[in-house]
Amino acid sequence: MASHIPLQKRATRLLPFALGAGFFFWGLVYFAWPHLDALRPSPPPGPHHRPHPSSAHFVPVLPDSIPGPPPDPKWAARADAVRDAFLHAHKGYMDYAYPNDELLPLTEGFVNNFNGWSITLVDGLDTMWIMGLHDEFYDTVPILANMTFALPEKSFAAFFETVIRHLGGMLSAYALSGEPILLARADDLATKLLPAFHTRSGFPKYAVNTITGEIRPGWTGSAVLWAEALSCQLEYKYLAHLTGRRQYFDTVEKSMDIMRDADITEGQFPTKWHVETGKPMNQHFSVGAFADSAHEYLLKQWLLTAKSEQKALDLYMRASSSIIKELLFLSATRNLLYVTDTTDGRPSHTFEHLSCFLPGLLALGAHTLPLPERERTLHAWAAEGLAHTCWVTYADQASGLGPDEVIMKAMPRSAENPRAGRWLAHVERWEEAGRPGDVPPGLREVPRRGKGQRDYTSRKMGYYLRPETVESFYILWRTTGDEKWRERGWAVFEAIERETKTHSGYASLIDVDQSPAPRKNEMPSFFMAETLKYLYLLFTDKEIIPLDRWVFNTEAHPLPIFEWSDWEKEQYGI
Ligand code: DMJ
Repeated sequence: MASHIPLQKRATRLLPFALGAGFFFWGLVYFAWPHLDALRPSPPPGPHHRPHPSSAHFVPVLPDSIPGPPPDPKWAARADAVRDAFLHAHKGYMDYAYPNDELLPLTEGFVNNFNGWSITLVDGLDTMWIMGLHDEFYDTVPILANMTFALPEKSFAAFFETVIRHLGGMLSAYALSGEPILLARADDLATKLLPAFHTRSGFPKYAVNTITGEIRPGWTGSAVLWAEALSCQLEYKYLAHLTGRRQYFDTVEKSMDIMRDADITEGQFPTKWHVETGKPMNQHFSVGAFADSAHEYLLKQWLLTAKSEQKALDLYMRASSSIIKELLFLSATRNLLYVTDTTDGRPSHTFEHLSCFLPGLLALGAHTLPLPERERTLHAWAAEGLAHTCWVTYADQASGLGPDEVIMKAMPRSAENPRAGRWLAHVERWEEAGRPGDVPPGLREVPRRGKGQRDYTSRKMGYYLRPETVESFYILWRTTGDEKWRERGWAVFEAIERETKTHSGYASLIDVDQSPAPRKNEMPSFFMAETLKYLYLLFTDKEIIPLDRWVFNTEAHPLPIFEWSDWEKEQYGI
C-alpha cells in the first residue's frame, strides 16, 4: 500500500514521526552522555594509553605532565639512578623468577612465600607507574587481569601480607592509572579474603584459603598481633568507597570499635589480642614488629577519609602521646633519641629498624593534626631526633647500611634522672633551664662511631633491604623542606648500589659492619614496592604524590584521599 503513495506525500506524513524521533534521540544523548563512559569499551592497554576518567573521583596521575620548574640536574640524575636500579631488579626477577614470588639474587632462583601470585610484580606495579615505566606497567596489567587468586585446598594466604601487598598494590595502581581491571581484581581478592573475619570478635584470623574460606591461626595461636588487626582498614575502606559495598566498611570497622572500647592503660595498646574474645592478652607496648603499622593506620585512616573519622584520630592521639611519654629514650653517650618497647612498663631498650617508620609518621602528624603548639613541636622534634638516630645507625657501619636490631645503652637512672633516660623528662628539664644551646635533647648532630665505641650493641646485624629509614627521610624532606634528608638518602642509595647489587638484582646483607658485606640470598618484594619508590620520590623534584592528596599504606602503596558522601556517612555511622 505505502508504495502507491507519492514520495512527497509520504515524506510529509512521516515528518512528525521523524521530528519526534530526532528530538527523542538527541534528548537521550544530551542527558545520558555524561553517564555513558562506563558502557564504552576500554581502549587496549599500551605504553602511551592515557585512560579517561570514568567517574567523578577519578583523576589519573601522569608524572610526565606534572607542571613545575625544570628539575635540578643533580637530583634528576639521582632519580634516574634509582629508576635504573628498579629496572635492573625487574629484569632479574622477570628473567629468573617470574611467575614465582621473589627472586633469589645470589643463585638466580626463586621462592614462593606469598601464595605464588607473582608478589614482586604486584607489589612493584605502582612504582612502575610512578617512575614512568609505562611499558613495564602495561606488560604487567594483563598478567594481573588473568590472576585467579586461587589456592589449593589446605593452602592459606596470610591475611595481613596479602592485604598490604597484593590488595594495596592493585588499588594503588588502579588509583594512579585508572585501569578498571585493577579495581575489578582488587574487588575479587578483597572478597575472597573476607572469611578471615569469621571469628567471634571480628578480628581477622592469621590466614585464609581463598577458595574454601577455611581459616587457620598462625604462630601466635589464639592471639592476633595488633599490627595485623589494624592494617587492613585503609584498603577495605577505600574499596568500600569505590564499590559502595558496605560489608567492606563494616567488617574492618569492628577492630576499630574494639580498640575504642578496650580497657587499657592510657594509649598503650598491647601487641597481642585474643582473636575470639577480642580482649588484650599482654602488657607489651611497642612500635616495632608486632605493632608498627597499627599506629600508621590510625593516623592514616583519618587522613585518607579527609579528616572525617574522629574515632581514628582519637585513637592515634592516645597512642602517640603514650609513645612520646613512655617509649622514647636517650642513649648513654651520644644522647641519641630512640624508641623502644615496654613490658609491664619496663623498657627493653631494643631499637628496631622496623620502628624507623615512626619519625615519618610523627612528622606527618605534626604537619596535619589539630595539635596545640607545644604538642606539635614535641611531635616534630621527636620525628627529627628519631630519623637522625636511624641515620646514625647506618652511618656508623662499615657498609653504610643499618642493622635490623640493636640494643641501646640507656642513660643510667639517677636522682637527676629518675625516669631512666626518658626523653620527655630531658626535654622538660632543658626547657626549664631556658633551652641552653637551642637544640633540644636528642637532636644534636653526633660523630660517627666504629665497632666497640658505640652506644648500642648489635642484636641482628643484617640489612634486609627494608624501607623504613628512607621512608621517614622522604616524609621529613616533604614536610620540612630540609635537604639534608635527601643527601642522607643518597648516601643510603650509594651504599645499596655498592654493597647489595648482584648480577640479577639486589641482595639483603648478613653483616652491615663489614665492607664488602656478606650477602643473603633474598630480594624481598618490598624493596621494589617501598625502598626504591621512596628513594625515587625523595630525589625527584616533581611532587608526584602530594601528601595532602595521597596516603601511603604500610607497603608504600599510595591511596587517594577521598571524602565520604553524606549517604555513606549515614550508612556507615561515621
Ligand atoms: C613491609 O612489608 C611493611 O612496611 C610492613 O608494614 C612491615 N615491614 C615490611 C618492610 O620492612
